[in-house]
Amino acid sequence: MIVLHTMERRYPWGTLRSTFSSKTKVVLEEKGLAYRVERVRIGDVWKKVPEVLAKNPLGKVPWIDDGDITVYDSSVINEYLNDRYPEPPLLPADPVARARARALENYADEIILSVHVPKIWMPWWSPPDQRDEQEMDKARTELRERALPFVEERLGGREYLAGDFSLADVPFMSLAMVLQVDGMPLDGLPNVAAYLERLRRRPSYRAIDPRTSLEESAGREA
Ligand SMILES: N[C@@H](CCC(=O)N[C@@H](CS)C(=O)NCC(=O)O)C(=O)O
Repeated sequence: MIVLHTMERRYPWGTLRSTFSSKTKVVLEEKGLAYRVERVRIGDVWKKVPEVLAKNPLGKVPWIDDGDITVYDSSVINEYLNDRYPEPPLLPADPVARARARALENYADEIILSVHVPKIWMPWWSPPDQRDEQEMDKARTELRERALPFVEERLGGREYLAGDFSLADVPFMSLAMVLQVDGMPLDGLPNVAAYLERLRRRPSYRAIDPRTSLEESAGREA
């Protein structure tokens, strides 16, 4: 059984999960694979303890163990899962369409999940009185005005970013999770707002839904 190493924690305002690990959880769910979650201590990740570095030299989550193979980095893991467990395919067949899907996935990772989302998501892992609301508001404005207009335009009349649901949409499942907790308004971004709602209705979202407890999202039987 595949083991997903991740950070997840229960708070009064929901179960919070690592955004990058949630990408991998969604792919495991979409593929119908058997897996279990192993929660890594948050302090061990921040301190980069040797046990974490031995599994992922970046000192981050996620990584997976698939039998005796360890794979780290959410995008690399998701490509590995899609190659090794091809059904259902999560990339288009045509090479050009595949490249476009990967480019959109990369945009979401590099700009949305790496730059803007942490400034909104990390404070939710602290008590309310320790959050800098002004900084959070600044990050919300930047996400709305700088990063999401490109996604709004790309979506146009489409249901998903690259044909059927694909790896390009997977990081946006994590964004859907973050904004469910944060409740940031998406004024002027109707395509993005409808798209995130569509993503939340996918059965795989349940495994990262902030309303789903740790116990109910600890893995799945094949
Ligand atoms: N490119 C990596 C990024 C992973 C990442 O930044 N994970 C966060 C949690 S969502 C983490 O472990 N942060 C701890 C740190 O940066 O020290 C991936 O896609 O897996």
